[in-house]
Amino acid sequence: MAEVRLRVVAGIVSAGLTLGVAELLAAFLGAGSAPLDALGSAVVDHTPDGLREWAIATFGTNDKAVLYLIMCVFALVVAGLAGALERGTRTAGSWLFAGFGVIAAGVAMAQTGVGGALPTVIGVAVGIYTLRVLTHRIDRAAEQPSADGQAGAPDSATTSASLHEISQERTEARTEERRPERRQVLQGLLVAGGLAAVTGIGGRLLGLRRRDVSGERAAVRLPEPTAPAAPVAPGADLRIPGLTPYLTSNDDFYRIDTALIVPQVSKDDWSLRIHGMVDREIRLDWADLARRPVEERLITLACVSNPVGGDLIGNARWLGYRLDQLLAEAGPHPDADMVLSHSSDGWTAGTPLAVLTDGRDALLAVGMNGEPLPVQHGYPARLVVPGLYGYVSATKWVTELEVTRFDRATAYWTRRGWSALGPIKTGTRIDTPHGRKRLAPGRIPIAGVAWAQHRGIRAVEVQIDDGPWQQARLSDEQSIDTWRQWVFGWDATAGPHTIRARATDGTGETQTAERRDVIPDGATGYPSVTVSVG
Ligand SMILES: Nc1nc2c(c(=O)[nH]1)N[C@H]1C(S)=C(S)[C@@H](COP(=O)(O)O)O[C@H]1N2
Ligand SMILES: [Mo]
Repeated sequence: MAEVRLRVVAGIVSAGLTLGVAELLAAFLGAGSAPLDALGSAVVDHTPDGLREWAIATFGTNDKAVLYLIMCVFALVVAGLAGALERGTRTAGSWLFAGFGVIAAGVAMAQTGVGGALPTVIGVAVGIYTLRVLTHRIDRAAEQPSADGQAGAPDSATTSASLHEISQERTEARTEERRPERRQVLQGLLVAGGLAAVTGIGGRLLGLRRRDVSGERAAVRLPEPTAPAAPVAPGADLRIPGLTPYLTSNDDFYRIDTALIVPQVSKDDWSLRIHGMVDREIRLDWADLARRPVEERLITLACVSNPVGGDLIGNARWLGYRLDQLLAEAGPHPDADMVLSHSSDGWTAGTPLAVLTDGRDALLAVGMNGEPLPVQHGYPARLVVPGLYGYVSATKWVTELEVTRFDRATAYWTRRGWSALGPIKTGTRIDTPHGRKRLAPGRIPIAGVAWAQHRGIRAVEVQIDDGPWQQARLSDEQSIDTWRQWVFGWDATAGPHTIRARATDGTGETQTAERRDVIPDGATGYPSVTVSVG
């Protein structure tokens, strides 16, 4: 029994060393080449939509940590099994290691090129070697006859002074015989385990340090906008307690992406290539951008996965370069209708070319609320397009704009069942009151935000229970590309009440009451809150 346990531990420490050595090498070769990262991204890319939705809904932004945890538990089980199966003459465990290596190396190679397989291949080789050595030691220790209850106490010989001399000699001889093998097993496990921890933790930290661009980002000086944003009118922010502020700070801005580890792209390595169906392929680097006119614009960004009443929406001041100008320099062909933007980590978004060139403020953004883009929001450069959900437009860590056609290219989420086109649907949210607290009767402000980017908000109405729809007061309109706040003064009477709201966009169309889920092109339906008064 104890022997099986040792074998399981041997499998686990060997696997640990495999991953540790691979982490250490990946620190030098690049993030995506570590087998856990490569497999993790592959899992993210191939998770069925329903499961992914559930994971995001259940774990929120911890979904990635949970994925790592699940992978680690799975790895522990497989590694323990490999250890239990391995014998000097039987190499089933080694084959399990090799099988893992082939899969992980293949995935890493597919994601990061041939060199990406190296950490896994070397790691697995070290792991198999370790497993063989440890198994050999356990085999040898197991071959020794048992030491009659003295097994776990190698020092017992010295404490058995009262025993008959001969018996003592015998015991001593047996434990002496047994001790070196057993000690070798424990030493081997300890050394391999220690090395696994040192290489794994050290490699991970080293990798993060080597790639981390937050220091570089802090030193970036953004250009002064040649076309500054209009200052925010005092009336754009109603400043009502509990109401979302008009501008969202970088820290409060929602984050959505498929990146398991936030891509670290240095501005010095960064470039944007515009290619595909164009007259002239162009490539811009960070220094090229500095010579160009740069605009600052307020734009509200929203996620298609935002449920009714959800908070995957934010409004920021973006500094960036007009995409219509950049595209015009490349000269898109007349039969092109899509720009497939690629990020450094292989994610893609498909944006209608017509939207990018119709005069709206679609930007290659480098600044957010007066700072360089936060790393998790796309440093050094991303796209921001007013009026489209993020999944079809807002590519972070953007490196390529490929001019193409919708019938030739399919973007990341479209391949997974989401709509190819993603215009933002008119929506509104009730921020205050919320249902958690009992309200006192009397005058209560009902307030929230409403959005219909690039169409603007014309009206918001509020309904109490089954009463008539009543006009809310809107905040001043800053631009049709940002959300608007609204407030309605309610004379609350005692009892339970349901409050609903609905918005009408700048074209005069009121949002639909029909409740639909976020898949495939955004949720619909009126938001509602239930409160108790009195
Ligand atoms: N590289 C990359 N860019 C991306 C994504 C992604 O997964 N990878 N997600 C998009 C989605 S779905 C949204 S809603 C926005 C969110 O941007 P934010 O995280 O800055 O709020 O980024 C978009 N850009
Ligand atoms: Mo999104």
